[in-house]
Amino acid sequence: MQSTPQFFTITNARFFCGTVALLNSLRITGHEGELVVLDTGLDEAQRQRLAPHTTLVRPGADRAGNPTMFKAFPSMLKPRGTIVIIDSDMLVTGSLARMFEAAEEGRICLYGDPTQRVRWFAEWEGLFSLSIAPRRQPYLNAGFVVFSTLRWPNLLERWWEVCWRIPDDSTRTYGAAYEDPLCLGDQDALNALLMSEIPGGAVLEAPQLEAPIFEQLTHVQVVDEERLACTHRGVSTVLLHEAGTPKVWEREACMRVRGAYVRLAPRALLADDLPLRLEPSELPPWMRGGRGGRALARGFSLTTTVVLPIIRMLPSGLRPSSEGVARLLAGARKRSRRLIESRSG
Ligand SMILES: [Mn+2]
Repeated sequence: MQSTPQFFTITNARFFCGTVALLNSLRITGHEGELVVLDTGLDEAQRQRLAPHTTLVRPGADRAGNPTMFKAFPSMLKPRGTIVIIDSDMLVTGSLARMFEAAEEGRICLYGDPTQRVRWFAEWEGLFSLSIAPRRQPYLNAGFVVFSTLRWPNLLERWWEVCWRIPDDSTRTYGAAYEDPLCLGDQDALNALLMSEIPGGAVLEAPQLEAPIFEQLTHVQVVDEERLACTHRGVSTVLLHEAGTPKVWEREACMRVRGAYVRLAPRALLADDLPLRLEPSELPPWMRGGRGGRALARGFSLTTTVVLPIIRMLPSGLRPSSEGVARLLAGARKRSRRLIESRSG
């Protein structure tokens, strides 16, 4: 008999808002499993707000520091049954039942990333001390991984162990180049294992359209905001992945505002029926909903998806300087804040 799948995510003070949205989205979509949160740097107030709704754990003192090393942290907790390792920049928008079934049958379920299909390094064999040379197969995103520890009792431990072979300064967090075979940290480590010691047939690459990421988010239609239901190019979404930096809940992200994550944020963060609600003042104006917030989100989205690409296409002589564009956006931001304040006040 399978127990309720457990969810595991990693956060810090910067990711608090995303973590709350993730938690609420799980509950809205009917996923009742425990959410275990690895706290790599929340502040005390954030910890107190998450504590009643999640299980907070801290990394061991020797393993603090580099956030790109922690995805396999459930290894420390020895969970039994189906687990979901999920990024705190994701919203779950549909049922994971299909994944859970596949996991119970022994599959390891992940999504691909359309921007990164072919990452592979022969050097992984030596760098990670793999017992088998890596095969060439699609590189997958480690932001969402579902499998059963009953079927794969050593995978977490092996992934965790392999991550600690990565020197900090080989990761992107510490400025390593994309060509460095270890720069994506725990994601490179997992892919190296999935391409070698784990038999190819065990990996289930789920249909990527269900999990839109980056620009794909602009092609997502919200079908039912209340339930977070969306479609992406005709396919019902399972999750939305707000990858990249800065995150749309950060004030400096105005040039990244676009798509369905922003549209659904008021539902997932501010609504009355949520387990953990934020105050509108904790969010940037484009995520506060209401007429003003929505108008602002649409305005910035238009800038991000239409105006900026056009500016980038202009011949360099006609292109305004980046400071010019930044000034323009700062002005728009000031005007829109005044608009919102005048409406809400
Ligand atoms: Mn992510």
